[in-house]
Amino acid sequence: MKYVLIILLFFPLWLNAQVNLDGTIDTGDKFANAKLESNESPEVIAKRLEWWSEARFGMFIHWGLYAQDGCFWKGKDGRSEHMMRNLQIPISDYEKIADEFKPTCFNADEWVKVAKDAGMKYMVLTSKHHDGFAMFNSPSNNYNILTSTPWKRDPVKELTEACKKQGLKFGVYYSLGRDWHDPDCNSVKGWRSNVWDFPEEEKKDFSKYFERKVKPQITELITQYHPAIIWFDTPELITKEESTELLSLIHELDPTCIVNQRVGNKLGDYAVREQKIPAGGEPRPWETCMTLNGAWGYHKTDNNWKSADSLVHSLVDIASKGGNFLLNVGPTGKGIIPQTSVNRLKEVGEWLNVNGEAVYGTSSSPFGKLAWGRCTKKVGEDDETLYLSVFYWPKNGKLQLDFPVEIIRACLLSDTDKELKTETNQSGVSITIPIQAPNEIATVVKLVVKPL
Ligand code: JFZ
Repeated sequence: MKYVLIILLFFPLWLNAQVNLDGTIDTGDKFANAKLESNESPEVIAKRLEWWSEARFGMFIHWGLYAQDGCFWKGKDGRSEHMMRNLQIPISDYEKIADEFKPTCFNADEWVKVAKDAGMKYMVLTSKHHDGFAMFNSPSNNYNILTSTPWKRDPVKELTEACKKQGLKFGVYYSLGRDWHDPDCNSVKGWRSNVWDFPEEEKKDFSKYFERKVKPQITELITQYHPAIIWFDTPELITKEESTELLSLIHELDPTCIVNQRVGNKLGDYAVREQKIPAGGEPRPWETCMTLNGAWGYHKTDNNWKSADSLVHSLVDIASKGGNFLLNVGPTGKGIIPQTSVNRLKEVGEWLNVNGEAVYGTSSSPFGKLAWGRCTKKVGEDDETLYLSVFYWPKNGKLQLDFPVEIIRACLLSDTDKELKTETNQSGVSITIPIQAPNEIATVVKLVVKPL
């Protein structure tokens, strides 16, 4: 009986290949929680991250062949952008998806506009996911969108240009240690590599794949498009020497290019947290990436959308801990961002239109946990500004702050002309606020205070 229970308990975890048996998510990065150890000074990194740290909010886009039929293949549910591996689809069959990939509705300007209207300041597109298919012009490798599809267009180029036009930064995601199209890309015990086409795991040589595919493609990405970020994923078996070499290659071509921690071996400019927000922030610059529903790539039966409420709360929570929020959309095989995603993002954008000041260019909260919401901060010449994003509106018309602050001026971001009454009391300050919450999602009280 006990064993049956144990098997039942772990069965769902085993089903989801991304989850380890102990319940943690398998990141392919054994150093995911280690402190980053760059050989550059924090000042040099902070300089490179300057625009990024102000930006706070970006759009992640997972788009690739798996989107063609919404993560289904021959009527079978491939469950996610990992469809090729989940269904053990042979390369020769998977390549056939490319033969039909023709996203006739793709419009780079529209995608960028969706991001811009959501209040996002940057965009990161999957230039190559684990399936190994390049969504850009890759002269070094034929398995790419220009050579292998009837569409023959370059979304990385088109999005780069659209972002430039509309004033967003553009970055690329690159799956580093997982490539199911390359015969030499191996993984620990073959757990994460293509062993259905290439079963002889012990004969694989990561360095060959690294030389043949990774280095040329990263060089192409930088020289052709000058991405502002290279967002590596799943470092897996990459050695410290290789991670270091890759970083030098990038910085020789473009010293301003930001690289995330998944370049591997504790290197990179900032830490990445996936699907969750760390309770107390991170010692290094960091970013949480998150899906809008349950999958990164477009999944046609997944309707488990997060609410605008929860998205705004996540964004503000992250900002209050000094991090960035990279929120994902998964466009369809036709090249359309699902309407529900667009609607949700629009709601977030409307909130930011009024309250963006509480997010962009702010730094983390000087206070611990706050029962009613979150706080962000800006430091001025001779004063400081606190933005109190109130998620749970008090019913008595008073917002009680249990910390001592000397308030110069208090108002709502939605009504900056009207000053709010404040009153110092024993435990801190009480601010008189409207009885009704002006905004259901979150209302921001702005406090200009004497330096804390
Ligand atoms: C990876 C990919 O496998 C996935 O398809 C997606 O691209 C995502 C952004 O990254 O999956 C991961 C990577 C890291 C974690 C979890 C899933 N993590 O750090 O928890």
